[in-house]
Amino acid sequence: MATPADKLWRNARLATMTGGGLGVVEHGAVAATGDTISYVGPGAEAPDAAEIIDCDGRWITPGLIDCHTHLVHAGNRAKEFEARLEGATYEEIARAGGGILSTVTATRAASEDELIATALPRLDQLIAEGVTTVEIKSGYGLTLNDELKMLRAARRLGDVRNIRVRTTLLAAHAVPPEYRGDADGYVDLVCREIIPATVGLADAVDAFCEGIGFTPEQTGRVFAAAVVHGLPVKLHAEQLSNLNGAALAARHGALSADHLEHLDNAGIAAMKRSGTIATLLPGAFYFTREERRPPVQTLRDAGVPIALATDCNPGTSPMASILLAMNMGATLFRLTVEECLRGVTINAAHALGLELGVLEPGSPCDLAIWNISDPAELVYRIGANPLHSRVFAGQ
Ligand code: DI6
Ligand code: FE
Repeated sequence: MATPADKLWRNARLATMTGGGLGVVEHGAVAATGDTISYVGPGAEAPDAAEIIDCDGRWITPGLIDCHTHLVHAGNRAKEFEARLEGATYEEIARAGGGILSTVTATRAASEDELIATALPRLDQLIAEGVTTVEIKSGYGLTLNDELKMLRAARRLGDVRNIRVRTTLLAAHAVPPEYRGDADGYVDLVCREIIPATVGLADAVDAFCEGIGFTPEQTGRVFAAAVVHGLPVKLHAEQLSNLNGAALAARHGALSADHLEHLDNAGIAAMKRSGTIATLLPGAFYFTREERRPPVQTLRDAGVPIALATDCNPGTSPMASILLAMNMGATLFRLTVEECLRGVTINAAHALGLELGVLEPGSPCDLAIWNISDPAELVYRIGANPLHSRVFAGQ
């Protein structure tokens, strides 16, 4: 007789996400001992437990993971959205000093507490959809102190809610106004002061490699500094143009390359070699009315794992719904239901360098329990939320 667990969810249908697919177990059960999964499998063989929860045949998936967000920021860009409706482009607005820089002004003016207060409704929306791990980037401070403020706010969000927060330093998001015309000078500051100061506060380093962001040479310098300080890298790459950013990221062993609408075959081959995850962000594609789709079929053929995320940000993806990101991944990028689900669980975990996003003994007991009769319903509905309940670290 196995030792009793603390909690047992029984009478459930499981999508364990193990074995390369959905890993379905009918008549299944999940047990937790402390904050960790201690049993996954047929209900008939489940251990006894101090507390037993009858799931009435509901589906259990791993808690969902949003692996690319800019959740912490002040203000919004509704007026810029209106200007874009009148015909202005995202790049024109950015070059005229609006866009990212208007959020930088608002974020610099906000206190750490204010950043937490404005981020909480967005975080709560993700939590309400079963998200148990979220990545949050800096990148709207662009000074040492303001980037630290954003990262601290992000970390503190993980103290005030039951959620795992992974922080990413995105100091190389835009050239700040005080360095206008001197992007290299700003990159020096990022490499010499900001990256060293964020060790222990950032889990990874990201950059925006783009005509309106940083050149591949500048991005490479940021990556080199990150690697020296033991921080893994990821990259906003090939969103608006092809600068071979994904291949550059892959050469630095990047966890993920994100966006990728303009990714080419050489970039895909490089990502395959380095095990870099392709994180697709259909919310930004939709909101900017991008016409070029990421090369999903070629990524698939090459065996590059795909993650999906909200990119929740005020400029190009004002969306805090992981379920909508899944629906958009299917409708706009033609991902399968299985790819959408793997994209917000196991592959999203790998995009963060984490071993979770599966129902497996030894994994953190993060569960999403759903009022659905088939996993496809999680992808199919628009604007609906069938979450029944959510478990974070066994609670
Ligand atoms: N790509 C994006 O889609 C966001 N950042 C980036 O590098 C947009 C950020 C913003 O417009 O505020
Ligand atoms: Fe982004």
